[in-house]
Amino acid sequence: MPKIFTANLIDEHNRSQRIAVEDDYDALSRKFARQNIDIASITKAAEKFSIAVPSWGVGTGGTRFARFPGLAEPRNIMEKLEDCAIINQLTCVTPEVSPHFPWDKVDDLSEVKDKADALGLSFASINSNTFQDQQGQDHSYKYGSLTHVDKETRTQAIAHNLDCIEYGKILGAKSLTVWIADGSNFPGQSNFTHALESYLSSMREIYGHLPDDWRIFIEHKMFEPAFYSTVIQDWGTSVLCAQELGDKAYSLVDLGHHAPNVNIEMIVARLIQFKKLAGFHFNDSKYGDDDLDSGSIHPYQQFLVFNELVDAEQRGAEGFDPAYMLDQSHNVTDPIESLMNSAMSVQRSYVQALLVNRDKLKDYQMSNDALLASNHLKSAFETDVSPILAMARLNTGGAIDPITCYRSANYRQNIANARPAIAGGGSGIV
Ligand code: LRH
Ligand code: MN
Repeated sequence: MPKIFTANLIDEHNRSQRIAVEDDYDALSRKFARQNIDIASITKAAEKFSIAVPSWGVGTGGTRFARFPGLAEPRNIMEKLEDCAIINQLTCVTPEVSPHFPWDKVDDLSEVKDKADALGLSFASINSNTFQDQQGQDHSYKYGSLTHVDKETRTQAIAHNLDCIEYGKILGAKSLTVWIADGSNFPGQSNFTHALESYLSSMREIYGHLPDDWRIFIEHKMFEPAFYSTVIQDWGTSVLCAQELGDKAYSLVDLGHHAPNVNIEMIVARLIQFKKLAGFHFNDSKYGDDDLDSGSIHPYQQFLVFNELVDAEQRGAEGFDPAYMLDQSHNVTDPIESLMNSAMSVQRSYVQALLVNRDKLKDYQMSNDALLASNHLKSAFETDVSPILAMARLNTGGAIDPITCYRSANYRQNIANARPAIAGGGSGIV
């Protein structure tokens, strides 16, 4: 496929925007100097920030009602990686891709590794899938997988997760993310205790096959597709299971997997305190697991999550090594644009959280000065750090304004011939 986003194209774009960014950056550095904030170290931190892109996110998403595929949809993992590479080239914050199996399964995964290497990408957590039945599968997951009442079905689900570990070894990944849809739709349909006991015995088998330097991430979710009970329904169940399983097991927080108004930033603080924070599937939502663009509905909540993460980072919290990933479904936007926008939104929340003066905040907390404590956080959140994010991209070879640069290249039109649509084809998630 022709290289569309050449250095020339990005340089030309940056030339048109550079003076404005430098002016804004200088103005912000003068403002920060008055507040004893070192803009250079904050910009360096912004340059080091990274978040993984979900391979299933570069294809147009849909709902049970419909999916409206866009032009030049990626048809396989190789084309998904090409799109992920553009997101990283323009934003410089997404060098990793989190794959999903069997959606990304091909015969020779070493070719996928080679393709990623050639595109400057590496692989984040491997996602297993025992929430859909595959062609010719012996045992259906209709009534569950790792917690199914039938041992054969549990064994099949365990085997798939062991396969995912093998795929991850080839791709150079270091963790397995296990989200299961297991649950019930009617009171009485399942025995809560038996189901969780089955879960733990299945996960112990998977845990036993983890390489020494790997971790396993437990992803909880309140509901859907089960609508009465979900076996791993909340962070409490998740962290108890992670403690039961051992030091390699951690709890992953998907922001959309909670009831409305749940205090997610406090859940994050708890998981950090108990050294069990795996990381995140960042997205946003208004009602259910809407998988909307990160920061598009509750940007202050996203900032407050990073306020806890930066506090942990700066106090050197033990066992603190969170994996940041996006997990979104793009039903009405170009997935590349939404993923760039979302990666930059999460980076923005991180940089804003770096502006919090933690000694000052502690003083307000220790003197019960609720108003100034709240105002101090709000002032960090209300600081427009766009010049820092743009300068970080400029310093690392990215585009000052990735969306504008992307649109200037007419990427989809240019590759449409190379990617003829396949009937009903898609990213695997519908
Ligand atoms: C479940 C989930 C999980 C993925 C899937 C694509 O809702 O968040 O992380 O496996 O979405
Ligand atoms: Mn998720």
